[in-house]
Amino acid sequence: MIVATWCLVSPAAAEDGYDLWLRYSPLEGEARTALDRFDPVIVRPAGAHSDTVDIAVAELERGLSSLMERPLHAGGTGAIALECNAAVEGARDGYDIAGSDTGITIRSGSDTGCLYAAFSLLRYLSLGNDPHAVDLASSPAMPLRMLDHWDNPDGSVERGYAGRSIFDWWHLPEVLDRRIIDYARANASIGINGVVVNNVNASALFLTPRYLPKLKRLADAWRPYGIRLYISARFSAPRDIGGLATADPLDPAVRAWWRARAEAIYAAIPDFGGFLVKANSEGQPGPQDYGRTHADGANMLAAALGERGTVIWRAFVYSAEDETDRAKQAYEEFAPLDGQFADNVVLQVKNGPIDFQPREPFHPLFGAMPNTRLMLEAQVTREYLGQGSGIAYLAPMWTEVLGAQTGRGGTVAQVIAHGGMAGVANTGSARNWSGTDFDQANWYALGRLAWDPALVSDEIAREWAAQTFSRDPAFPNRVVPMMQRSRQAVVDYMTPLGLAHQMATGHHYGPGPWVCDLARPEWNPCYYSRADAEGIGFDRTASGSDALAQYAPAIAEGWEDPAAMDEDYLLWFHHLPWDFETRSGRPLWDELVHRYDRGVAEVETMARTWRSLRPYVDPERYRAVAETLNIQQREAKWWRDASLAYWQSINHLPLPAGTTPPEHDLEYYRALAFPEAPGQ
Ligand code: BDP
Repeated sequence: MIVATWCLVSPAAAEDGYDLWLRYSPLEGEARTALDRFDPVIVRPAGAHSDTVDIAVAELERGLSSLMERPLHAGGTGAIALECNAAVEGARDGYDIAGSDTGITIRSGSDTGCLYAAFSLLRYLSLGNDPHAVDLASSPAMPLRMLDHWDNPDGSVERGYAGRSIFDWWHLPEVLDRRIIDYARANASIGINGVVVNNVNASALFLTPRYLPKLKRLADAWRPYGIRLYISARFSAPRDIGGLATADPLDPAVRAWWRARAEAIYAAIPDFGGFLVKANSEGQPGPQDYGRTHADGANMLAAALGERGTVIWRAFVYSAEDETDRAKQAYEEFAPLDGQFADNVVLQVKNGPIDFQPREPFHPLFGAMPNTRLMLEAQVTREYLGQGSGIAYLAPMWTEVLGAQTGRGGTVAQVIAHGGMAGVANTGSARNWSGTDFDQANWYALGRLAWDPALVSDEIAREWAAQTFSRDPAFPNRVVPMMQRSRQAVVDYMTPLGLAHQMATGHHYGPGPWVCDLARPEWNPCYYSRADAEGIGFDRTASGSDALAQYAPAIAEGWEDPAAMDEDYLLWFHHLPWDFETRSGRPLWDELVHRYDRGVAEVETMARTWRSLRPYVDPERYRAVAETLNIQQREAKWWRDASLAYWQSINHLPLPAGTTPPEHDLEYYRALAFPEAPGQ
């Protein structure tokens, strides 16, 4: 018996990460005493019954009893009363939670808001706070808070590094894995309210009658959790599966086909969220195939959905024929269409103008479409930041973008207030959902920031770490700074000083700065680095591609002068001689080497920090994280060595004194191949 109790409370108990941040490990010390004395009992809203309220109550019971290691009892004195049709400030799904000497009142304008509040209260208590003193008021900052799955019907996941898809399409609708419910719980706990279940490189299968019962089963399971189901729609579906000769958005038969599909979907799923569309990008079909614009295509689908749903149209486009700087293409195609999209169309814009790189300046479209609803797309799965090994906590990257001043219409967060934020999901069949334990933090942070983009990344990390691992202050105190620096470490060892897209071809795993022979210029890392004997970097000023002019003048000005600007974007905007003097006083080449070394050193520090945290972490997860940090140490060194070997082959400069030379010669790195890398 003693052993069993010890197992429950000890940090050494077996853990596999499945419970995510919803572990509710037993409180100790004063916090435990306070909750025990409070003696919670849940008071359901009068008369009302809904599945959502039932779930909110069940979650409170589950969480509280776990925190106290005992079931709640009917005679409890600390009433937690729910009122789910109250008038609260802000959005309907917002809530307030007020504690007093006698209990806690949860008020929201909706049942879903009560569920969000239940999770919010549990988070508050999990962090060891006093139940009587609770005073939380919160409201979602944007209507669409979403995860986009790049999952395919065969169970593979594009850019997925956490196993197979969580969706078992083959056995749906009869089989609904428990994971589907636990996924919804996790999402509801962070305010996610929409899920796109399939890849943007979409299969038309999802629009066939055969798939409708499968989609319905998921939508029914998620509805009580406040989650609406969306699908990625293949634009050519009327041809692919509809028997029509065209998918021209202005063709009456095509319009009728989409209307009929929408009717069938809504008959089965009355709250179907809508369509996500990748059109005329990377070979996907789209309206331009018929000489029509993105607005023609999006508005046609919007008309089919009507007020019932939303078309989320992606702005991620670039085409082989276009000779302009790839960073300029989305703006050039979309900015002229501002004001032409239907009200139920949202344009989904990646954080930066190229493609989910470790660091990019914010996308200029955020400052260019005042009459269009915009949404931010972030990549939670780490396609370009380590592919599912090591630690890269991405909230600092996202807050960097959300907080960026566009110069027109406020910050990016303000610009997307009527749209939303979506993350490309990092979940899979891995027992811990996301492959590494720390990747859970990125899922968590995406939801928290979509709910409230004003949250700061280290606070999010702190609450995540305390709930997921240990609330002993020594743990978050050390792990949070490590998480906070982890993304910069990746920037430093992969693409320092504003470099981008130096990843190998296809899988984007590992370095490939030498690649220069692919059919399309913008597939080649050399296209982005522009490195030659004289210098390195992409001139995006007026003397080069002038991508800078796509930003508001006040913003562009800040990036114009390489001697005065934020050097994190230096080579993004400028082509500079190798001996250009950087702010540190070091010549550019030396500064570059310095930053690669800094990245490698930071990963070593991370591994050391983690070793020091062993006493606070269960052995399973301790070991798993230590192992993945071993991989990251190897990869950081590889990135640094391969990149330096390549730059040296171009600039013929010696390494600064005292620098460790690359372990192997360039040919060694060029010859490495990974045809079996996951996620392709
Ligand atoms: C790229 C990915 C590719 C995606 C594409 C997209 O490599 O797999 O299909 O983004 O966002 O970065 O559509």
